[in-house]
Amino acid sequence: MGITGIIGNLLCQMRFLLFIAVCLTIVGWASFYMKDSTRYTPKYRTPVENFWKCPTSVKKTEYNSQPPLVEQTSQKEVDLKTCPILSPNLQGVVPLMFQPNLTLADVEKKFPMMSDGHYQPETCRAQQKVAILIPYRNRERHLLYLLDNLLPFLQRQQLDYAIYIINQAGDVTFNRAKLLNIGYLEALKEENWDCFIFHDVDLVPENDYNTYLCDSEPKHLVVGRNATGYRLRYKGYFGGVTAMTRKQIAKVNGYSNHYWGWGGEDDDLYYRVLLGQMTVVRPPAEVARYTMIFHNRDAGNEVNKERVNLLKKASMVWKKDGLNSCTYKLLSIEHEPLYINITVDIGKPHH
Ligand code: UDH
Ligand code: MN
Repeated sequence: MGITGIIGNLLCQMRFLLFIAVCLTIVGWASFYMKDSTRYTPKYRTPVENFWKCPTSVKKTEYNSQPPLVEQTSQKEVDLKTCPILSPNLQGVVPLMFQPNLTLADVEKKFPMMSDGHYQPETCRAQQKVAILIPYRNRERHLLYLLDNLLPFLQRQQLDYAIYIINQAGDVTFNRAKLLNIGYLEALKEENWDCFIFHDVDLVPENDYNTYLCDSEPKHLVVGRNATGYRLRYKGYFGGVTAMTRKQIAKVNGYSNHYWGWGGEDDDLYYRVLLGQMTVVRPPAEVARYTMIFHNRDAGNEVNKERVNLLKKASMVWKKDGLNSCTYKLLSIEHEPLYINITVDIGKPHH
């Protein structure tokens, strides 16, 4: 037997061992490959696995990648029917409450459904998005009384609303009109409001049929108040609480910025409405009724002696004095549960 014969004989004798060795190599390689590939299994699935697993897992990733609440709300909005103009929850005249020891915490506890100053009805999609703008300085108790009565009122009306307090910093002369211009400009930076309600802090609506929605023409909501025997103060009165759409306000260039102290700015806005080829509408007198919380004249809001002169110039200046010329220094914006508090330095009158 030659050397090749011996080797051939040996291999033949050990063929079983060789077979085992080859098998172990294959198993080792296969297990190494599988172990390595398991690292990628979350990314890769066979079509059969996808068939079972994809729908839930895809939904989950989409849900997680959504910005919180906003997208969910809009999905909800798509599903909901539009609210009727007259809510089924209206009660007409509801007795007002003025509890002397009421605190902000009490009011917050009563309205947990509000957050960041916003509210949306649960069961329907509101007709308009309404921003309520309140010119403000140092009227804490009035604000509490207003919130305590106005929030349930607005919720009975099924409104989609937010409350903005525009707080004048410092103690220079008050300027209601300029604060309302600032409220409009700042609120629109947050959301695309359809309708704005300019609202004195001390006027509380008595009848919830007085709807806080905008109309095809600027709307004046205060026909009467307790202090004036519930009669319109004068024919062109357009103060206290008014509702105008975003477009109606833009058309009149908002309020004049030049009315410092009490009076005239509301008449000026009325002139602008007429100059803009619009008219003023009002709800029926029995509905448009308010209780004004009694107060004395505030320090820093003395009667504006310039108001008659300013009114005479209204038709000449309205296009360049207003929203397009309103300058101010924003000091802070705080999102409280029941309202958005915008504090501004509005400067001072220059003569
Ligand atoms: N406002 C403040 N702080 C002020 C001044 C005015 O928040 O210091 C706001 C507030 O929203 C108020 C609105 O501006 O509701 C209008 O001001 P006002 O309530 O003083 O005006 P009104 O015509 O009264 O109601 C004028 C003084 C009446 C004195 C009557 C005394 N019997
Ligand atoms: Mn007042």
